[in-house]
Amino acid sequence: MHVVSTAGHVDHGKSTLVHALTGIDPDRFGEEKARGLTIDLGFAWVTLATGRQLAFVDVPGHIRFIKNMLAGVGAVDACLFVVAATEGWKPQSEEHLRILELLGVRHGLVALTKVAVVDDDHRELARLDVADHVAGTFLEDAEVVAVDAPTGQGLDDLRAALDRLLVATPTAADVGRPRLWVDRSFAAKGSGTVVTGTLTGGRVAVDDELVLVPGSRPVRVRALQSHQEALPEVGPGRRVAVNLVGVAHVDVVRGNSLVRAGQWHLTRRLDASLSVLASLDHEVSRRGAYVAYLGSGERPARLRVLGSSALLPGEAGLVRLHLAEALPLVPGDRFVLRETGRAETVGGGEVLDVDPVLPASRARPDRETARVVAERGWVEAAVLARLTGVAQVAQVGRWIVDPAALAATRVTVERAVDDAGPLGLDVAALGPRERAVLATLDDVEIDAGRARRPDAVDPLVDHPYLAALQASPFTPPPPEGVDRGELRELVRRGLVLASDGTWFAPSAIDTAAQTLAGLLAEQPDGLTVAQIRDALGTSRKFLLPLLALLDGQGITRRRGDLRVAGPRLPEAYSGR
Ligand SMILES: Nc1nc2c(ncn2[C@@H]2O[C@H](COP(=O)(O)OP(=O)(O)OP(=O)(O)O)[C@@H](O)[C@H]2O)c(=O)[nH]1
Ligand SMILES: [Mg+2]
Repeated sequence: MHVVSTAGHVDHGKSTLVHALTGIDPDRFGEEKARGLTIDLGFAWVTLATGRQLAFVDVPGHIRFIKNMLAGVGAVDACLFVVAATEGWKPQSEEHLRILELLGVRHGLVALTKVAVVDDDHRELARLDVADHVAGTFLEDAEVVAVDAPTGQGLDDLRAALDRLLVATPTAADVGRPRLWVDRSFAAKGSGTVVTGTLTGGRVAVDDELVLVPGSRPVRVRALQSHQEALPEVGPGRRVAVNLVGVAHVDVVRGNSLVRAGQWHLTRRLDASLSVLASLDHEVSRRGAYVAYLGSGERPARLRVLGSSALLPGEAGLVRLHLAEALPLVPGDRFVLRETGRAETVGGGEVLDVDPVLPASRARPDRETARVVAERGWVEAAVLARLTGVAQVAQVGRWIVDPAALAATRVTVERAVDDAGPLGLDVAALGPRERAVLATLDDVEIDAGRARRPDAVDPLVDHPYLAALQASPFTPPPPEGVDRGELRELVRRGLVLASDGTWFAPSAIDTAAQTLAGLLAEQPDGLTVAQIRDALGTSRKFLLPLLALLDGQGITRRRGDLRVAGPRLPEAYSGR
C-alpha cells in the first residue's frame, strides 16, 4: 500500500489521468467540475494488476491553490509528475518539483500527457524539456511515460511503470507512533465527525483513545475506513477516514493532527535546516512574514537565521522557527516555507530539534541524539524518545546522561561516600540522579539504606560507648559525648538497645533474661518490680525501661503488678 500524489502545472491533465487509472473522479466539487479545474485535494485509489494497492492524492496545479497542494503532499511516498506535451515545462511544474524536493520525496515517475494532440517532434521536444528540468533532482532517473487519457494511449505502460515505481518505493514505516495530519473534516450522516488524512508512523484501531492537536482534546475512534472499506485497524501508509467521538466536525480543521497521548513533544519553537531556492531574488532574514507548511497545515511562523543574519538564494543554513500553535513534531519532519507578502516559495527544510534549549545565538542544531543529550546533561529516556522519535533505552536509572555530566555526578557521589566514612552515606539524603549513579558504582555496597566502601572497617563494634554499656549493664551510662549520628547507627544495627531515653547493651537483656528465668522457675506466679530490681542490682529509673524491652521481646509478660514468664523466656539453668 502506497500513497502517491500528483504534481504539475494547471490543466496538464493530472485529474484526468487519475480518473483514467482509478475510475474515480478526484474532482469532488461541482465548481471543480464546472470549471474543469482542481481547487482542493482529491482522492482516488486502485489495485494494480499485480495486486499492489495505490492511493492517489490529486493536487491542484493552479498557483492560487498552492496551499492546498502543499497540504496534500506532506505524507506521500512518491509522486506522479504530470507535464503536458502540448505546453512543456511551466512555472508550477517547476514550483511543484521544488516543493517535492524540499519535502524529501525521493520516488516518482513522469507522465507526459496529451501526446495524441501533438506530433512526434513535439513529443520528443517535450521529453527533452522535461529531462532538462529534472536533471539533478530526484526525478532525474525517473521513467517518463507518454500517455493520452482520452484515447487511452500509454495507460497500460503507465500502469506497469507505476507498478515498478511501487516496487522500488519503501512503504511508510511503523514505529508505533501513529500521526494523522488531517486534510478534511466533515459530518457523515448518522455517524458524526469524520476526518481524513494519510496515516503515518503507526497503527490506529477502532476504540483507540487519541488526542486532537492543537490543544489536547481526547477523542475516541468509533470507526475506521480506508478506501471506503470499514476496517477494525489501519496501518501506516494508507489514506484513512476516522469516525471520531468527542469532537464536532467544525472543531477539526485541516492541519490539525491525531496522535496518541504522551508520545509526542508538542512544540511551538523548533530548530531546522533551511535550503533557500536558488531562484529567489532576495535574501531570507528575520524580516518578512512567513508561513511554514508542516504536516497538512499552513502555519504562520517567525524566523530567525542561526549563525548569521541572512541566507542568500541557493544557500542552506539553520533557522529557528516560532509557531503560533504547539504541534506534534519530530526531527526529520519536512516543511516548505513561503513568504506571505510575496506569495512565493522561499525554500524548505527538515526539523532538527523540537525543543531547543540553547539560545538562538549559540544553537547549532543537527540530528544527533548525542547533541540533544549533551545540551541537557540528563534526559529521561521517555523524554528523549519524544524528542528524537526513536525509542531510547535508559542508561542510568530512568535517564540517559551525557558522558561529562555522568562523570561529574560520579565524582560527587564517590566523594560523598568517602566523606561519610565507614558509617556509610545515607542514601535517602541523595537526589534521584545521584541515587541512580550510586547504584552503578562497583566499589560501593549499599546495606540498609547506607552506602559505604566494602573495605571500610566498621568502627562501631569497637565503639567506646558499647564497652561502657557492657561494663555496667543495669546502670548504663547516658551517651554523653557520643556523636548523635553514631548513636543512631549503633541503635539501627542493634549494637545498642534504646528504651525510653535509656540505652542498654544487648548483653544486658541476655543476662537479665537468664536471671529472671532462674527466679521464675522458683516463683512461677510472678515477680514484683522490687524483687527484680534487687535481683539485678539496679534502680527503678533503669528497671522500667529495661522491663519495657523485656516485655517487648516476649521474655516477660505483665500480669497486674507482677511479671510472669513470656513466650521467649529462656530455660532456667538446670543447676539452679
Ligand atoms: N487530449 C488530451 N486532453 C487531456 C489529457 N489529459 C487531460 N486533458 C484535458 O485537459 C484539461 C485539463 O485536464 P485536468 O485533468 O483537469 O488537468 P489538471 O492537471 O487536473 O488541472 P488542475 O487540477 O486544475 O491543475 C481537460 O479538459 C482534460 O480533458 C490528455 O491526455 N489528452
Ligand atoms: Mg486537476
